[in-house]
Amino acid sequence: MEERKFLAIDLGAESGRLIVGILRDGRLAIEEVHRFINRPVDILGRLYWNVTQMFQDIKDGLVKAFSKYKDIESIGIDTWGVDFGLVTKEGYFAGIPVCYRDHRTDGILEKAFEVMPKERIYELTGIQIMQINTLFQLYSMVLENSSLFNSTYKLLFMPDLFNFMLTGEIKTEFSIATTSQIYNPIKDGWEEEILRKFSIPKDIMPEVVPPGTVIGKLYKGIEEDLGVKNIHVIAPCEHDTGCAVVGVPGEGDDWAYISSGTWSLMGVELKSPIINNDSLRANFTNEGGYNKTFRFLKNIMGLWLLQRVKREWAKEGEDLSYTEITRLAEEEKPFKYFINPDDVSFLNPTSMVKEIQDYCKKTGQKVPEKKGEIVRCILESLAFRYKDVFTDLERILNKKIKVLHIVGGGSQNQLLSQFTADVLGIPVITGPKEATALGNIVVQAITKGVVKDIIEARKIIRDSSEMKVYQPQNTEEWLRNYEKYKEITQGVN
Ligand code: LFR
Repeated sequence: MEERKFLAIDLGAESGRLIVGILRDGRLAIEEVHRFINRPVDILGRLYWNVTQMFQDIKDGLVKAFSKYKDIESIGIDTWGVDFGLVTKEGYFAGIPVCYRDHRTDGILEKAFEVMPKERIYELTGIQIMQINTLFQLYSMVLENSSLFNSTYKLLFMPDLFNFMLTGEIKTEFSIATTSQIYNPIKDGWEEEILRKFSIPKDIMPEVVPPGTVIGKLYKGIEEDLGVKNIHVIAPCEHDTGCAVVGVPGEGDDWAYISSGTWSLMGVELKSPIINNDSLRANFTNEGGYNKTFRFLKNIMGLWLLQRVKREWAKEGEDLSYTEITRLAEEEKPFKYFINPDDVSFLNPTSMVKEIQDYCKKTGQKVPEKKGEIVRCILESLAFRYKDVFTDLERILNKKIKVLHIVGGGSQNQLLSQFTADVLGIPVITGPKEATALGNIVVQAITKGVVKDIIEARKIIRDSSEMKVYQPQNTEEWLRNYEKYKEITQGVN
């Protein structure tokens, strides 16, 4: 079989990458051709995404990719969810996109529930209520009477914004649209009651296309620079988690996944959404996926806590690697400190170390001081939080999950993977760490008719990836300590 090549642009909240996928004889090889740092920039206390720099980096990456592989057939972009930019009729940006960790949505939920009860918002959208969601970001702008809406022609989610810069086309895609909490998955369209009640102008919402749609051709100026012609820009799942779940090498239907990175997204893939009192109480989301599937999952704060303490220590002059940080944790005694990683105070504190220490203090625990103690506290608490969510998941689905796949960069953290197997009492299979890029590439390959369907795609991914199995150990001891974790974390947010 001849080789076919596709390019994934995967933009994360920490870094962006351009990855070439080479498909040949039922195997998919990937090669990272460009990587760049992506950090929100604080301007006068507001946190912005540096989108023009990101686009420059994308263009630099395209030059690298196409000078090495002239026969790349298509390009697909995925990014994190919820954030957006606004564009004018003339194609200018109206303002700079703001980061979901900006404090403009602090305290917004109470105000929003006065406009529409939480239960109704959930019933209409099936999306986990989080202050970061597009709906609440937009409502914070409505409340400040933002003049930006006056000049807005369309709202574009982050991947749409880059697709616009690459092609000039204005469209959005199902998986990313659903992260907004403005999309009704049952009616399969923008939710007008929400738009009306929250005074969000309806006509700014763009047309929604399914994953696997050709958005357009690469803008001619870019093609000329690259010396190529007729390159399609395809919408994969534009939401990174959507791609990551396509990239889970699961078989059969009794598996769950964690897409592990800045966030830990734990859930299952379903044919239709689950929206009921139980899923509302457990605050589970139903994000749109490939082939009209739904990711029934919960956002868990994830390795963000570790990323932040690591960065803090680096600023203080100790630039430790994740391997070093994790080794420090291994040297500490187990089960000494417990936090709820999903406490809202951890969303974007000034100092994560101090926030963790304060949490321990206010819950009557001793205070972790050593680096290893802090890291052990984070990793154990994440594993316990996984147990909370896993229990809810099995209850709501009314079935036993036999195996958990962990994919994404976080699947490389062996200590956390072992803790997860231990506390859940089931085998954990880790890998591929590049699930998002792989998912992005296979959706392009299906769109181009090179791969038949998602079942074949997952087989290709299974056959091409390194995976590792963790068997549960010491589950009883973990469960004893889970009781302690529950007692301490109960009632705190
Ligand atoms: C992961 C992710 C999550 C989303 C969060 C914020 O990168 O896309 O799915 O909830 O980022 O957008």
